Amino acid sequence: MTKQQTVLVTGGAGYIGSHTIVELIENGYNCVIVDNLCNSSYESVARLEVLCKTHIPFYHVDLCDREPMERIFKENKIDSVIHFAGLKAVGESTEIPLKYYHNNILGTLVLLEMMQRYDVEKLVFSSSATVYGDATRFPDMIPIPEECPVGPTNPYGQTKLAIEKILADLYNSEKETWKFAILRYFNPIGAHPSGLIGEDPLGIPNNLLPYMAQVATGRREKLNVFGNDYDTRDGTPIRDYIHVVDLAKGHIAALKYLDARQTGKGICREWNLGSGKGSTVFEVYRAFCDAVGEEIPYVVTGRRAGDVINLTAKPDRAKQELKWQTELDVATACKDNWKWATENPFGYQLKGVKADFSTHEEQYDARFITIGADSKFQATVANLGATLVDLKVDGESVVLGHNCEAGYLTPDTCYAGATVGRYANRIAHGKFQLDGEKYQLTINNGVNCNHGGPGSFHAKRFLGPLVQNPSKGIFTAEFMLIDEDKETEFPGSLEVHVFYKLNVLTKSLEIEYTGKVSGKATPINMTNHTYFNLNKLLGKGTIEGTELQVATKKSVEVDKDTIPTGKIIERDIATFDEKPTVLGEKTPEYDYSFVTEEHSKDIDTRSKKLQLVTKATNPESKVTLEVLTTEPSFHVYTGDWLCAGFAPREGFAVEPGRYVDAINQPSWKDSVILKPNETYGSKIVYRFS
Ligand code: UPG
Repeated sequence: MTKQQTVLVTGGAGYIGSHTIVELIENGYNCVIVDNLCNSSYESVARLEVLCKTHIPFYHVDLCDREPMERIFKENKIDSVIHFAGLKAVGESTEIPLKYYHNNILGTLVLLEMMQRYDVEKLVFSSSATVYGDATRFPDMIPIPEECPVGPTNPYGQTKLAIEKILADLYNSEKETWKFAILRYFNPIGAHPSGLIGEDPLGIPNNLLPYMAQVATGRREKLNVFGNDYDTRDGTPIRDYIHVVDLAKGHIAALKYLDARQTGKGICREWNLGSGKGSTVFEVYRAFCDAVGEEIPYVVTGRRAGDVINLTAKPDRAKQELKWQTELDVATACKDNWKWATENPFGYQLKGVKADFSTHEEQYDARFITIGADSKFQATVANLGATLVDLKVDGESVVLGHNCEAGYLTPDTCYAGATVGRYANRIAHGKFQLDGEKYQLTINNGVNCNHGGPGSFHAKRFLGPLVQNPSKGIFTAEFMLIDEDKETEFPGSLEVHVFYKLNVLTKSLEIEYTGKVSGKATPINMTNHTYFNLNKLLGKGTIEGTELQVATKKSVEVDKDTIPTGKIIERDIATFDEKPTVLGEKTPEYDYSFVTEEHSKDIDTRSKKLQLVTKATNPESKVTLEVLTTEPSFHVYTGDWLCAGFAPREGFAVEPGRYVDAINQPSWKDSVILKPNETYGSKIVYRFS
């Protein structure tokens, strides 16, 4: 491919769409998704961002809505379209046929009109083997070739066939222009081997694999095998099951086939996507039991209306022309499906997780996500800055935050709750030298560069998050950011992950940072900049009365420009064995770094023991905060210059991290230089009682 092509993926949040996005991105295509989310969830897109390490523009639009559809074509230079969007339940289509015809056909018409208007000529269409109807009505049509006469037996199948005909008519009207690939899928099963995306049927699943998975996870009692009196090797019907990853790859093959066609040489052609190998219900059942490692209860019931005895593909055309064939077998699909089902027993719908927009408009990558929602300990995090927006203990907020993104984007930021990076705290005069090169960062704090400079991590929308509920009372949200070489003035392309782990039972929030750099080495020091106010539930906008104790009095001495002098001194602050320091209305003022370990050189501290570094209590509210970390230093700030919507001393911050200005301090330098092939890592825990 000469230039990166952009593919509009309709229905890209759905089962087959999401798996195809992974393959598209792996093959160097840019993707834009349009989806009305009527049978899917944006969660799949957030997960795709983490899985594919890239931002995926998303439009929450119904294909039938002309105006917003036109906007998508205006705002993006689209080269081709893969069209998945559509209603797809066979049974339901017989009950509400008008809805199926309206949605599937009108949606396609609008899409094609836009393609015509914006000179987009290539489309891959998601059709189905259902267009053949019962191929066993002919004596010699199994396996089914593309030449098999069509004859769908339900409204869903009729809509697929109608769209195929629309495409053929359009092609016939302008044969030099249009390039259409019609893909007739057999039975897609399985999930991405990462376990991050898969099929998420809402309600009771119709299809065999999702149903079996719900029986195996205990959500349903037993599998109903719809008839064992068919004339097959074990009496159950035969289908051509195809791993969804193979199916997704079939789309790339089709797209490349269309891409390779010369200008002026249009095409409209059908290809079966199947393995050519049929499996009975009992064979799939056996493979799934093997993947699960136990026998799944089942009962044989009567035949299901509309089921046919055998639907097996003749996939030769795709093999010869698209150079595509299946590589994964039913056993692999069952194994991957089981991984998806066990790691996501409720699919993308997690109890205790809520997502809201953090802007005035529906911007799906601008979100506030609450984990542990409506429990005694909940956290709200934002894509912007992977920020900790709110933390509620027994229903009461104990941190400072804004209720929309705009609050965080004022010029005079105070980094409330933000992820601070690449380099937290000061770099003297914004200068450093690394591997023989000199760097000058923008000065944004007196004579220094503070917290990575303006427009740094706190002001960037992170990818994801990937939200999970691995066990009772535990919720995780993982954000990712790719900070390219020099994007924020630092060298090397840096990939960072911010991993929040909320434990409702112990009322603790762990934040783990990891980073990897490529190209060049970089200075790195990340932290979280939450301002705590343990008095909020008393209606107080001040930290006055808060009692503070820390792990050590040892602190970095700084000059008038807050640059370390190289000396470690003792400051007047209570340690754990002393009577707490009480924060007053105006004093004492702290904006100092303390050191628990003076000579750490570790770039990854995560394997160290978590050490308690600060304890804060409000005797009136009786809320106690403990800050623990694996980091060698922590900065205590009493918020005396708080701004950006907050008043001085409305909150205090405890920021664990590496030493101040370590990059310019010979004895500390090693602890902040991340080289390619190394991993940066650190941990912070906020624990409440
Ligand atoms: N089956 C059971 N019990 C269940 C579900 C299914 O015995 O709870 C059997 C069913 O009778 C059939 C086989 O499993 O023999 C597969 O059924 P299912 O997974 O529902 O797939 P199909 O009925 O073959 O339909 C799928 C898609 C449809 C598509 C078609 C193409 O749902 O949209 O057109 O595959 O082959």
